[in-house]
Amino acid sequence: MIFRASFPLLSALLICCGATTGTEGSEQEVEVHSLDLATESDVGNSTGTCPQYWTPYVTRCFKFVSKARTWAESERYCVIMGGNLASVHSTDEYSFIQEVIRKHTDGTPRTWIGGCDAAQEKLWLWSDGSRFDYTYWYQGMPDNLGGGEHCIEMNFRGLQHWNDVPCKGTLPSVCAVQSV
Ligand SMILES: [Ca+2]
Ligand SMILES: [Ca+2]
Repeated sequence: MIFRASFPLLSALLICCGATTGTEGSEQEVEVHSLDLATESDVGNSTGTCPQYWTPYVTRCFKFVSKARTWAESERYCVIMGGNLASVHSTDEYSFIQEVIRKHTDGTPRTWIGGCDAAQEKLWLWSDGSRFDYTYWYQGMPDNLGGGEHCIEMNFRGLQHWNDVPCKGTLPSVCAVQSV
């Protein structure tokens, strides 16, 4: 099986979000085994099949990545896995993503998702190219504090809303790929 790579989108993203193409480290940590297809999935309402260790939801598969990286490094990791940082399009979908994180961490850590407004302030885009048609901002956010907050972290404060933060911070992340 081949998951649709999003190289054109990544190119747009790199322009859009000013993602660095740093040379740090290798990608040896890529979990090749996760690209093996699972035959069955036990969570969510999947209409397709997901790679092993990914969790299905409707037409996509989600995976929590515990290693803390910058937003751009996290996006690159997701792209290598055949997807992008997760975009979010409904409250149900957001709740599902929170549950994926909870299952892996037993908590609600601040986590990167795929939104950024680095190309143009207040013009938010998802790195997977989908419409930015849903938000769950914390009260008063996005505030672009200090003029340099262009990436979205989820699970901000007690209500687990979204906050705009500097993209160079390091957080765990959630990747999404299309199911097959
Ligand atoms: Ca901003
Ligand atoms: Ca903020």
